[in-house]
Amino acid sequence: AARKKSGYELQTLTSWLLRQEMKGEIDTELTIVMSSIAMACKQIASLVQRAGISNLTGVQGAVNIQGEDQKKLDVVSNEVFSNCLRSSGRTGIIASEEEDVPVAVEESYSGNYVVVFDPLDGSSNIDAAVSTGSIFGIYSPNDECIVEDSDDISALGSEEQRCIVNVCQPGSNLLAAGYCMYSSSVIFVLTLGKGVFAFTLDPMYGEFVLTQENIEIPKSGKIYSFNEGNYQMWDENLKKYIDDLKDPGPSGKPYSARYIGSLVGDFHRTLLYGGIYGYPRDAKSKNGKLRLLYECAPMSFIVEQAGGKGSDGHQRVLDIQPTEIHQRVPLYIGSKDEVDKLEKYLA
Ligand code: P6P
Repeated sequence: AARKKSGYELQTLTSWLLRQEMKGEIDTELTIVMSSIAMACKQIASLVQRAGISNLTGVQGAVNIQGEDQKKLDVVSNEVFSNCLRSSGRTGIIASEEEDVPVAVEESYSGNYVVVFDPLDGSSNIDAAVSTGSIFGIYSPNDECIVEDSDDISALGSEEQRCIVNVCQPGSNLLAAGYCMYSSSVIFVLTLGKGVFAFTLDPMYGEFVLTQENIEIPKSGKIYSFNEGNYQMWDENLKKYIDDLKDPGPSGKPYSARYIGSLVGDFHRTLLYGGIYGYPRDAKSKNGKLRLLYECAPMSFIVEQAGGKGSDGHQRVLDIQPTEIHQRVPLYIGSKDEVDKLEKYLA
């Protein structure tokens, strides 16, 4: 007789991943990599929530390759992420915002996926307890990946070159991408290439519980998320775009501005409410601030899976072939109609 259901059909990330594996959507190795990433995010969530208590706020006293003051939690989060990926035994190469170059994982014994990640994005917000997040993308190894033969790559050893070649893949090659937002809730958002799913951490028993399936971003939305402090340094056509958003127009209602200075928080709100997030190029930084590999490409994969659009202002972010690990690109991401409209101004 059919088992009487209690109606309490709770799906955790673990049971959801196993179900995807049984359906043949992902293989066992990728399931294990995803589980190790979820484990890392749970540990980082705990560290972030107790930062002030365990004296983990403030700066580490070092500067990373980006030239940014490393926060204590940047360093710890990077170690947590790297250790979880190494111990999964299914990761071959990892590239982190906090590491100068990608590294081969010795412990890899099968699967050898390539994982790119920003272990704690928006960490400058930690001391004020504003949302932060971890962002990741997963590729298959790809030794044949073509990277323009730049001088600094050919000067490297063959192993380092292999690592860089494997990591510099266009976002269109991504197998999976996601982020974990550390906010009023801890929310793990993931796509395996067939829709976007959100899991909320239940602190009662430390599991991510499925809370949203097949998320679809609204086709349009009157919320724009830009740091207008840079307005004077933007191109004229971008200024015109922003000015026009403020015009109340026939509806009498202009767009609303929402910006918390943390990509994961600003993106998650855009994904659920609609609108557009932008980090443009400006006179000070000609390629903008955000990194293609572990910020813009994973977020663009997610937004496209939700029916939205990720652009550098002129082309699809997922079509951009990276030429260096920490390469920056301008990013405009969100509701399709909003990004289409922006691109017309920049054409
Ligand atoms: P700004 C955080 O440092 C970050 O990388 C993103 O998370 C965030 O969207 C952006 O930079 C904020 O930059 O220049 O507006 O402070």
